[in-house]
Amino acid sequence: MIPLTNILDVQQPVLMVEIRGNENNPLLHGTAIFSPTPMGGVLIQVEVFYLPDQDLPNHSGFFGMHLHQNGDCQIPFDQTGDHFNPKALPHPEHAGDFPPLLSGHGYAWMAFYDTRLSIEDIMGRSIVIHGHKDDFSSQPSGMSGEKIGCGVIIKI
Ligand SMILES: [Cu+2]
Ligand SMILES: [Zn+2]
Repeated sequence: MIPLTNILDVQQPVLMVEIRGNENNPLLHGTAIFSPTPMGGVLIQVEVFYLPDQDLPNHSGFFGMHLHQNGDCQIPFDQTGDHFNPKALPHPEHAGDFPPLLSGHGYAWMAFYDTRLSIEDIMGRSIVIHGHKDDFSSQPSGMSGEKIGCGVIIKI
């Protein structure tokens, strides 16, 4: 059994991403940072501004978010490839399947611990935010809609 460690004693982040919006969401922007931990895996902290949920009827406030295979965020974010999935599993068991963002007033902040990934796995790949919630069942990618934000993961 791996000894558990106080995750708030986490090491400094070693990777980061700057997320920007697509043409329909020019104000959307955000950052994420990625830290190794003594227990393995990655601690991921995400902050995003100007998500487009305000005033949209029937919007849950959840936004699907994934690690996509390719580190290419050319507008309209159609070069990002599939969810990172080195073990060829179904959605939402892809290593690149993240918890969804929850927006309040268009702002989202989240931290989570992910042992599906390593720092080496994620370097150079892309984080994509989608316009709707991920249903965590539809194949191949959870029906979360338009890619509204994207960023490529780089070393700090
Ligand atoms: Cu995605
Ligand atoms: Zn997936």
